[in-house]
Amino acid sequence: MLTRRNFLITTAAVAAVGPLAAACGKKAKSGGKITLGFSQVGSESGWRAANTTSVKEAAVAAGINLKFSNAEQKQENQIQAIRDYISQKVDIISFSPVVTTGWDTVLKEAKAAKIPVVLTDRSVDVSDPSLYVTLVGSDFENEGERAAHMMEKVLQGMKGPINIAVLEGTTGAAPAIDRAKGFNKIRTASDPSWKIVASQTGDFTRDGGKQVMAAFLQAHKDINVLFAQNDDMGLGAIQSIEAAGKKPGTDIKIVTVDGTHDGFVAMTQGKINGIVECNPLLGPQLMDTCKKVIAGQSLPKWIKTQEGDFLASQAAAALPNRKY
Ligand code: GYE
Repeated sequence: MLTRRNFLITTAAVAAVGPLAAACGKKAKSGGKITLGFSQVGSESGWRAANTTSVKEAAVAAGINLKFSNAEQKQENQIQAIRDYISQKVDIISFSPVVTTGWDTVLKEAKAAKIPVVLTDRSVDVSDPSLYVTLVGSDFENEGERAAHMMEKVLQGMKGPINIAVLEGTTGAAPAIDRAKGFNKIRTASDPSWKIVASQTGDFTRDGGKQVMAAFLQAHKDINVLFAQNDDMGLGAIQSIEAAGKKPGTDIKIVTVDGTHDGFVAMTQGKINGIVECNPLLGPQLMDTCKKVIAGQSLPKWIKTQEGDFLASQAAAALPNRKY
């Protein structure tokens, strides 16, 4: 299986251009204005809300005619949306795939119709990499590694066993797979006393995090660390931790991923100990990429997002400057 990292190593260096991209040095069909068909994952989190706004605003700013659909976290809705865009003969298609697998057929249909596809946010696992031109998004495995390193800092000086609960994102989604991979790589290497005592999906939603954490706390009285693969699940879990009479951030140390406004507020209150940033403001880069594809320019196979890490001690100073 080709991971994102392998793609980067094997393809970015040669600035590969998919045959589709090469064939795409063409004028947009609708009088010079590019029509982009975009299929969003859903509206599961604060990250997603910020990403949707970013895409819509950037399309207006870039003078791109955007057709937008929300798949409500269902792959069949995304496949249908892509088929609709093909039959509408849009100039270019972009989507943030809910899960990694199951895209070969519909992407072959897009290729047969000579409509280039740009992935954004999440990657796919396809047999033929030429089925999409490029991916604009984050390095999720690196985010998982950074989360584990952040935990090392947060847990410094802590005595006794480290019993970790993990709230996983949507099963089969690239960020859930790769954040777990990165986190476990560092966890296993860093300290053998770190143990994952419970791990389950909360589907990247606040309610999912709340429900799953409540069940975890019932079954495992000894949980003292939580890794939530996004802020929203962490925020939901905080409600269940408080309902169980424990202090989030103190009795249970918490590290999350995203860096949304609500996540930062919880950090200023000491309820989250550290956040690994995952930037959702991908709209401008995506529009720029679509224009380049239509113009037939060469692009790397993965256009990576820049992001940082924040500990609770930095939260109050950073909060006013947060853009999502
Ligand atoms: O971390 C989560 C959202 O794919 C990076 O999806 C995205 C993830 C993000 O629901 O909050």
